[in-house]
Amino acid sequence: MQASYPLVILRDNFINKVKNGMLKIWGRADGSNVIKAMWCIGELGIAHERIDWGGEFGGNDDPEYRRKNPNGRLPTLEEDDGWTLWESGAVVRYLCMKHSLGKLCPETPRGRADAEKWMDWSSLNFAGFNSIYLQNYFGPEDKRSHDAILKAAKAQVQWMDILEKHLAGRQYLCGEHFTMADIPAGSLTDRWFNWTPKAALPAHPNVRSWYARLAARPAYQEHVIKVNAKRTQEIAVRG
Ligand SMILES: N[C@@H](CCC(=O)N[C@@H](CS)C(=O)NCC(=O)O)C(=O)O
Repeated sequence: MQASYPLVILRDNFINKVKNGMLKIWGRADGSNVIKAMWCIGELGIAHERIDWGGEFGGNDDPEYRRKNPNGRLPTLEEDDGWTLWESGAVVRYLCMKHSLGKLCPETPRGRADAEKWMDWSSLNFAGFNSIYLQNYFGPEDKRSHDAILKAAKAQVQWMDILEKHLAGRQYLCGEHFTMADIPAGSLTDRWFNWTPKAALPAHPNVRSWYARLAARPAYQEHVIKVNAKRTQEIAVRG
């Protein structure tokens, strides 16, 4: 017993050291922007610790958190030396540049600009339907409106049409290979296909094939589909 005591301390110190030296992501797992960062981390296989924050966990206005992210929003990345980064798109770009230059982050200026174009476009044009679906499926019951969901779905079709056209003859947004370009749009496409009322959902076969390719990726299963599953199931049950 006595001989093993220092070993336990050594082990715990080691675990703490590894833990403290780990990349941290602050944010509840089911926040759409947290999903974006977590899916990216999953693709890159980075050791990390995710801290439940925001939403029902609160902490957004905690002064220490605000020092990390003045917006009080999620996600926030924190490295072991205390360096922080917020804005999910910036987090994805940073991690892909740091850990996957020439793969998930294209290396040439044009390749990179092309990927970033899709990332910015997706962040601008996919957030709207997601927040309206969230409010109207899961917000206060007396404020839910099916018409608002249908209206948001209709407004989203123009962007899905652009994706549909672009994906004709392409496996992924930048061509043959999965890159960071696919992450922002892909992270919300699971909600688009599963949360949009069937009557308002155009076929978009190229987008669906791309979604199937994303869904075949273990990191997408873990950080997107699994995380959305409870809400997806609830919507399906409601019919
Ligand atoms: N543009 C920001 C938006 C961040 C954002 O609004 N995040 C949501 C969660 S997805 C949030 O912080 N909501 C408040 C909360 O969950 O407490 C980003 O992409 O990181």
